[in-house]
Amino acid sequence: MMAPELAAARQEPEKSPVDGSSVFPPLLKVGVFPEAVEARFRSVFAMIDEEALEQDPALAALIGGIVTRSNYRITAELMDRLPRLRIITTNGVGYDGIALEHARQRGIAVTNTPDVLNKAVAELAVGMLLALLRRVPAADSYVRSGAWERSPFPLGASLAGKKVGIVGLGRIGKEIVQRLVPFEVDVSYFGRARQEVPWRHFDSLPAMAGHVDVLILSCPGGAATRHIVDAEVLHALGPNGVVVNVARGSVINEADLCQALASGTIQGAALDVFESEPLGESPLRSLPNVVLAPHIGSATHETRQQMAELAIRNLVSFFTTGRAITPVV
Ligand code: 8YV
Repeated sequence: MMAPELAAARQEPEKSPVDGSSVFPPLLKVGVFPEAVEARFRSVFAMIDEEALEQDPALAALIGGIVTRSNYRITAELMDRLPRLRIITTNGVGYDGIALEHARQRGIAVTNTPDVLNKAVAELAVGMLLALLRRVPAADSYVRSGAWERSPFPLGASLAGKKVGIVGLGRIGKEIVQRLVPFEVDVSYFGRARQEVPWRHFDSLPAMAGHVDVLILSCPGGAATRHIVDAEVLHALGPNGVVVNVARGSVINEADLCQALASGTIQGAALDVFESEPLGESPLRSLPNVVLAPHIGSATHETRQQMAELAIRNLVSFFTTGRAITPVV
């Protein structure tokens, strides 16, 4: 039995809010979205979810676009099941989960949502760094458990005066630096190219790790950055060094990281992203010198709404003019 909204998708696709004439094809939804975001998409497009597609494979012939998030994979096989697929829109800046080359070959457009999430991700990076250095989650538990009545909480580390190295001084990296400068830190960055910025440039990651106390990862994921933070880099960072990762789990060799954290090779880590998400059984879950978050860099009401609006504008523009607003392909 077809769900009522899917029956509607077959019979009466949405009209363009731009000129009221062009008809949008239904979209396949891959991933879980906040309720308000999903409702907003459904106010413009007929949406089909993966479960419905499994139950009624004939729906594949209707789907003209995919809406997804950075945490989900859009494979070549999925694209090839959808003969009318013309666009993949991800609600996120990263698109390392999308088989981009295949999309390119098939002439399928791919769009992302750059910029609108920069501030939220930068806020989380700074917040997690401070939480790690001042051990805020442990301090919270200390007060709640009554341990404070027995002895004072152990001292933390200051951020002021520290050397901070940014891996990937792109849009998000720059927002992080802008927020860190008032904390009176000394900034360096690692990246392919030297930029017109007043910060010290390193073209070797182990060399920068050897120079800094704090390594912040804000680079794209994908093959080019896979495991660039490994045992060598962690060793160079040293026993007073900490890592903050708001980029992709794939950037760090997680086995090397666990080893470095457990042995005291580095002091600590603040991680919003992991090699496999959601994080299952992992030594990270019981290490005392980590602060962990469930991939929430862009997870604010304001930011997720702005991401959804940009994703919708991309789809509407593409279906009505043939041009997307923020295409990556
Ligand atoms: C989220 C992200 O994971 O933008 C990215 O690349 O990783 C995040 O914003 C998510 O995809 C939001 O929907």
